[in-house]
This record gives sequence, structure tokens and C-alpha cells, in this order.
Amino acid sequence: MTSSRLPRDSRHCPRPGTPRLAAAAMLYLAALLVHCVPLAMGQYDICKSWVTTDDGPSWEFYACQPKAMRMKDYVTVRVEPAGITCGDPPERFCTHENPYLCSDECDASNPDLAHPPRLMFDSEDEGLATYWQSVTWRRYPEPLLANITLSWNKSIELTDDIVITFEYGRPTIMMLEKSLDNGRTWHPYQYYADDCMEAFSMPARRVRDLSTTSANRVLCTEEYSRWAGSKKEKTVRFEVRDRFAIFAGPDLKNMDNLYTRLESAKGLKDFFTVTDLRMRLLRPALGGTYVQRENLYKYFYAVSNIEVTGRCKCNLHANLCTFKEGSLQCECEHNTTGQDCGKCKKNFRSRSWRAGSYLPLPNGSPNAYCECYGHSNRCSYIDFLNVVTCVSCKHNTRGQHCQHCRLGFYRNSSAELDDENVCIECNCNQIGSMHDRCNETGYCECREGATGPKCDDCLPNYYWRQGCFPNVCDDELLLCQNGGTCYQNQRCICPVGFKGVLCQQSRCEADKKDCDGAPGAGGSLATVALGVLALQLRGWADL
Ligand SMILES: *[C@@H]1O[C@H](CO)[C@@H](O)[C@H](O)[C@H]1NC(C)=O
Ligand SMILES: *[C@@H]1O[C@H](CO)[C@@H](O)[C@H](O)[C@H]1NC(C)=O
Ligand SMILES: *[C@@H]1O[C@H](CO)[C@@H](O)[C@H](O)[C@H]1NC(C)=O
Ligand SMILES: *[C@@H]1O[C@H](CO)[C@@H](O)[C@H](O)[C@H]1NC(C)=O
Ligand SMILES: *[C@@H]1O[C@H](CO)[C@@H](O)[C@H](O)[C@H]1NC(C)=O
Ligand SMILES: [Ca+2]
Repeated sequence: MTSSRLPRDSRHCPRPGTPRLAAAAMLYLAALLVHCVPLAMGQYDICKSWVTTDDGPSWEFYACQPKAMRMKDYVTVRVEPAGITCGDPPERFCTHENPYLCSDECDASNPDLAHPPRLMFDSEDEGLATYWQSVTWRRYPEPLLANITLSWNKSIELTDDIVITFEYGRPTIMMLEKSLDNGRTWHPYQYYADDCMEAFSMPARRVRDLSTTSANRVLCTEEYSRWAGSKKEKTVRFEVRDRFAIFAGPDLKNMDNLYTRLESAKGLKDFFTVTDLRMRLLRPALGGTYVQRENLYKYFYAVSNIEVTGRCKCNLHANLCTFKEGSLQCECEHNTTGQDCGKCKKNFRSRSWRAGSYLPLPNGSPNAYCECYGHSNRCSYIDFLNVVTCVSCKHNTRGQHCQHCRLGFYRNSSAELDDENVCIECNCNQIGSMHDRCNETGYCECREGATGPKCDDCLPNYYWRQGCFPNVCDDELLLCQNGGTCYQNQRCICPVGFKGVLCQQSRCEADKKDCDGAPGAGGSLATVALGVLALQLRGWADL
């Protein structure tokens, strides 16, 4: 297969395979390159492409992921506790800028004066902010607490900063939490306070100071909680880009490096994945160093926008994600299915499911074939070869995808590639075979004279004795002469007076002494017994 790798862009730049007409092809490629370069590399925006190869046209599959979207358009929100939203009953409030002009009113029953939660997700017209607003801190010193929970019912991979815009001042203490399992379990994501030590007993840190080994550390930041005038600094961020930049460089130019790290660093990908987010607002903006008890109407929360940019997590098996029946769904390719393309389609269950991979660069792999067939749960990226390979294949398998049998084993033809019994030991007879390897049907390579699948039998005219040796005697062609008997094809047992391999030689001819009838020296018991018998017979004949 020699399809060429072109820079990637899906819709505007169709990707041909290796065209055979080289000159025309080069022109075409050049034209494509000119058009596609700005969008080249690491886009992962197409799942497959029809390519022409030396073996004819066929599909080639790549890792793919949906485009990043404005996730606030698909979210459901819950604000707690009940009654935290202002306006029921109607209430007056004022701002830190105008603390003594408390003429603003929140009234839930009047659309012009209501501040319901959905106003955190509408699109903002220039100049006029719409916002959710809490009740004021009239119960001070009881803390003013509010939870804002965002749920997608779908795993989302963050691709940009989460930006929360507060009108009338940012909270002086808040916390961001995340869930990866639709709200069953929650984990801290980031702490925010004007004094981290005092609020959370944590040192203040900045994301910019994190390193490659701490890129997924949960920290407390003081950057978004200090009072700077409520109009000036309105946003609280969860810095996704700064964390990406640790790997991809300040302008996120080196995304390949980021993808490589997302693939290999444990927990890094999951760190940027959420199904739910929760803001725990723990203390509102104070507009100063202490709370003015005589004017509690100026303490409240007001959130005008929550921007969450991310893409559906489809395990690199889909490039489209659509809003269906109230939730986001990946449009799965690569014979996968499920909301996140997290399992194999019905008729592909014998394969073990795996997420696609950003590697090898630039197109990644769907891992549909490129998997370890369940014989290894570890893959390793070999940088200089730009390949992903399975590590420590089990069940006597070997190879980049554990798709071969180890030496000394052969493929079980009735087992699928992901079966634990896929490789059968050759079991070659150690003496009868040349080595312990066998062919695909389990046949070993035999030494001379040996036969049988395992080389533990002898060919006709061979006998087994620590290996196969040619017969010395038999009942057909290699007959023992002069009344000798063939012992297990190994040798003739000769009557007294005869010797030689086939007892063909008379001892008298060879040595006069033997004619006296003394039994030959060195004979086995059987020979001796036979000799005795022969002597007796001779004696009787002489009588
Ligand atoms: C906010 O959620 C947390 C759980 O994460 C809960 O313990 C707390 O009581 C909630 N606060 C409010 C005000 O509902
Ligand atoms: C969440 O998504 C799943 C899968 O699409 C769907 O079956 C379920 O009804 C959704 N749940 C809610 C609460 O929307
Ligand atoms: C999905 O299944 C079809 C039909 O069996 C097959 O032709 C195709 O190669 C498969 N795709 C992948 C990525 O495994
Ligand atoms: C070959 O695989 C089948 C299916 O798993 C299994 O039942 C059989 O025992 C295997 N054969 C050998 C010789 O291991
Ligand atoms: C394996 O070897 C045997 C014996 O030489 C032969 O009959 C068989 O066809 C071979 N199988 C393969 C797949 O080459
Ligand atoms: Ca708004």
C-alpha cells in the first residue's frame, strides 16, 4: 500500500490516493498543497477516505473528531438552592459603583426585570448584558451560597478556556467542579479566591507556572477574584489554552506535540473531559475589604455569560456530533456505536473496542484494525518511526498489533484474532524436528527419516531410537541371513557361527578359532541363549 499522505482538509480538498500518472498527479498535488497548507496537519476532521493503491481502490481510515462548538447552546442548567434567584418576592438592589442608589429592582414576574438562569446562555447583544442574578446578601453573616450546575448528558472535551462573565463584580471565593459521569461523582477543577490560603488553605498558583508534569494539577488562583472595579474585570477563567500551551507552545502552534502528550500522559485527556460543570459561588464581590452590614443590597451574584468551548468526545471515531432527542450524539464511524462511539457495532463484537488514536501523525488511526486484539492493554508510540505499537503482547502473540503468533506457535484457524486461544504451541518433537517452529497448519520441519506433524514418527524403512535411523534389517529387503532374526529393525541377531550386519558372514571364514564352537564374545544374553539352542540342535544332529 503506497497511498501518499497529503495535508489534510476534508471538504474543500478531496484527498486522492497515489495517482499513477505521475506528472499530472504532481501538478494536482501541487495545486492541492497550495490550497490546503493553511489547514494542514493534525485536523483529524475526516474519518475515512477512498484511496487508490497498487491493489486497487479501497477505504483508508483515520482518527477523526468533531469540530469544536459553543457548548452553552446544548446545556441544561440547574441553580441551587431553591429561591436563590432574585425576584420572588421582588427585591431592590444596588451596585458597588452606586452603593447608595438602590433603586434597581429584580422582579421574577416582570419579563423586563426578571433575571432567570437562561440569561447566562443567551447570545449577548452589544452593550446590553442579560444576566442571571441571585438574591442579595440580606441574611449576612450567613454565607451567600449558590451552585450553578451545567449538564450536557454527553462527554465533552474542552478545547478553549471556560469563561464566566460576572456583572457587578466577581465572587471573592468560588470553586469550579467537574463530573465525568453525568453528575454521579464530582471533582474539584479549580479554586478561586482573593486569598487562597485563607479560603482554601492552598497556596496561590498560576496556570502559566505549571510544567509538563503538572499540567493537570488542580490549583487555587487569585487572578480572578480581586476587586478591580466591577466594570473593568468581569471574567473568571478556567485556563484550558494555557494548559495546552505547556505542550503546544504559546500560540498553540505545535498541536502535534499536544496530541502526542494527550495520548500518552496518563489522565491528561480525561482532565479536559467533562459531562458536567458546577460553579460553587461561596462569597460575592465585596467591593472593598469588608462587608458593610448597613448596606447588604449591593452583595449578590450576577452572571451574564458562561462560555464553554469544546467538542463532543467521540473517541476519535466520528467527525460529526448532532443534537438529537435532547442530547448530543456522535455520528459514529469505524463500525463503532454508542453516544461516544464507545463500543463496537453489533456485528463487530468479536473485535475488542478501542478508542482511536491521534497517532501516528498526522492522520492518526481508527484502531479498528490497529488494535492489540485484546492481547495487550498498552501501546507505545515510537517517535522516530512514527508508529504506535502494542507492548507486551500476551497469549503467545507478537507483532505491532499482537496479530502474529510467537515463534514456536501457530495460528488457531478456528479462533478469532482476539481469542485467547489464537496461538497454539507447535510442540515439535525435539529430536525429530529441525527446530521448534512450525508452519501455519502446525507442521514442524523434520530431520531426515522423521515424519508426522510433530516429527515424532519415522518414515517407512526408518526406526525410532532417539531419532529416526534407517532400518538395518527388516522382513522384506534387508533380510537377516543364515537364520538370523531381525531385532526391532536395528540389528540382526545372528546364530552362532555367523556375524556381519545381516549375519551374512561365517565366523569360520573370518577366524578359524570360532569354528570350535565357542560362543562369540560380547554377545547379548539373547545371542548367548540362541547360541546355546543352536549348539544343542547341532548336537542332536550329530547323534
Ligand atoms: C452545592 O453542591 C455541593 C456538592 O458539590 C453541596 O455540598 C452544597 O450543599 C451545594 N450548595 C448549595 C447551596 O446547594
Ligand atoms: C442522556 O442521553 C442518553 C443517550 O443519548 C439518553 O438515552 C438519555 O435519555 C439522556 N438523559 C437525559 C436526562 O437527557
Ligand atoms: C467496517 O465494516 C465494513 C463492512 O464489514 C468494512 O468494509 C470496513 O472496512 C470496516 N471499517 C473499519 C474501520 O473497520
Ligand atoms: C482453537 O480455538 C478454539 C476457539 O477458541 C478453541 O476452542 C480450541 O481449543 C483452540 N484449539 C487449540 C488446540 O487450542
Ligand atoms: C505445512 O506443512 C505441511 C507438511 O509439509 C503441508 O502439507 C502443509 O500444506 C503446510 N501448510 C502450509 C499452510 O503451508
Ligand atoms: Ca446573557
